[in-house]
Amino acid sequence: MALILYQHPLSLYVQKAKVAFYEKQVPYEARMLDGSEPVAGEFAALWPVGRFPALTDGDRLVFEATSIIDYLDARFPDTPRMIPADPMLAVEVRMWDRFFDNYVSYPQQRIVFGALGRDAADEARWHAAFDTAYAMLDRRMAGREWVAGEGFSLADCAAAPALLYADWTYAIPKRLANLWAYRDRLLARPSYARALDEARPYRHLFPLGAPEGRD
Ligand SMILES: N[C@@H](CCC(=O)N[C@@H](CS)C(=O)NCC(=O)O)C(=O)O
Repeated sequence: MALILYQHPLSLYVQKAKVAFYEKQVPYEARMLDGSEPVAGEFAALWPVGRFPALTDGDRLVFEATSIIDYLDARFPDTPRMIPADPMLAVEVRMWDRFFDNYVSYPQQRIVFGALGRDAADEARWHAAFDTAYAMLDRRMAGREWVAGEGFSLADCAAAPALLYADWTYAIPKRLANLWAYRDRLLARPSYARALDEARPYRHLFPLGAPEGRD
């Protein structure tokens, strides 16, 4: 039975989950969430919270991008692990995964929601959060290829779309060379390049306007 991924290609968290599918070469069937029926109704019944991505595997529902990636590691143990088996390394990977979701993607989403009138616009607060995160990441990435441990992991799955959209939302300063090199490496990674290509036809829908030449 196929794994079914409820998704929209432009979604940051969908892209995060897709990176793991492509790293592992696990096939899935995509159900497009563009407001049209019957998928919209099917998804609302399945997962009333309504955030995506969400995955079904037969009768099992898996929500949250991190949990989907965790699930793929458990369900397909012979594919490259996104969360290392070593528990101490796994702590580091999960910690940096939380960093990207909470301190990069969260401010990014607040600014987009502010622009859409869904949240109070509080740009100064979120720009300050970006400044802190960017400076920390630039220091972290000095001499590193990937953000946690030696290999590509869950944390890098989170980082790729987080840094794509963060820069579109609040430009990463050019002087942060380690962070820029990391973003470039993530965007060139074949798994993320594929997710990014799948989103290109929808870029005009990005609420803040997709800048030219920053991908
Ligand atoms: N914590 C969730 C966040 C998912 C999320 O916020 N997805 C956005 C798309 S990137 C969404 O569902 N937006 C639709 C909405 O807010 O109604 C995860 O990690 O998967």
